[in-house]
Amino acid sequence: MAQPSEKRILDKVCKSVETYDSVLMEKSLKEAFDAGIPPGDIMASGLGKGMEAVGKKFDAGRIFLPQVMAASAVVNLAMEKLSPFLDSDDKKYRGTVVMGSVQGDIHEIGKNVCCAMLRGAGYKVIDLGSDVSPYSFIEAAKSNSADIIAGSALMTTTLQMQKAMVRAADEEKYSVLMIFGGAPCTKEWVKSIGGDGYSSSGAEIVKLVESLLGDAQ
Ligand code: B12
Repeated sequence: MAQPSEKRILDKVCKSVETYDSVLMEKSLKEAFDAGIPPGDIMASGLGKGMEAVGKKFDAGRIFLPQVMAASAVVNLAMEKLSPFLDSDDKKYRGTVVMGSVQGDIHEIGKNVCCAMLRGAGYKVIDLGSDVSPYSFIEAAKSNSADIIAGSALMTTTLQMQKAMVRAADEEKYSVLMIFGGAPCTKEWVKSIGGDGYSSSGAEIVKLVESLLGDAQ
């Protein structure tokens, strides 16, 4: 019997998020593991894609907050299962990125996708979680000798925190590359606040980091 294609399996993972179906998620995740699909692809082309679809439906008023929370719960559950496969301690890393959602912002699904993509590409990622203050980012970067700080903001209100992060590093006279993203964030915004890079998706964040660290492959 022919194996189902990777795309078909990833579509099922995506559908499990869109339909808040944790049973389908478990089943399709197992299929994805069995088919040897990389965890980063499961995150970006399965779970992340599903959550993007949920976001669009929510924005269009076709679903409401309880459904969004149900979809987030499915993603979080899947992340717990995926995380052991995303990082390994004995690896030689290509660089270190300190990542988090900015202060006041509890959205973390997009940030988690970015973490997964970078880990999959061989970077060490220190994930500080959500609602992270500018100084916590800087302290973590210092103590981990990070190459890059990455801040995710999903709300127009918390976008200002990205600016505060650049300012905090300047005040501390701490030189580190800073990249930003999240739905309301743009290339122009990042340029205007003195950030070093922007990408609109988890798929592009790897290229961005590679180009900043000068190790494109
Ligand atoms: C899921 C969701 C939630 C979930 C979050 C669950 C979780 N654990 O993350 C819950 C239900 C908890 C939630 C809560 C709230 N939410 Co909400 N939420 C969303 C929703 C529907 C989807 C976001 C999402 O996960 N997208 C899918 C991911 C995969 O995409 P992404 O986040 O954009 O990430 C990609 C890129 O942006 C990029 N990226 C992301 N981060 C970074 C970082 C870097 C460095 C780089 C380079 C790239 C990058 O790569 C990612 C992967 O491709 C959006 C609507 C939308 N369309 O965005 C509203 C939305 C963001 N929420 C909104 C609001 C208002 C809230 C609440 C205040 C609601 C309330 N009244 O209580 C609270 C927030 C409280 C707080 N203090 O943060 C508003 C924000 C409006 C604004 N001011 O701009 C939105 C836009 C909905 C709306 N249209 O009103 N929310």
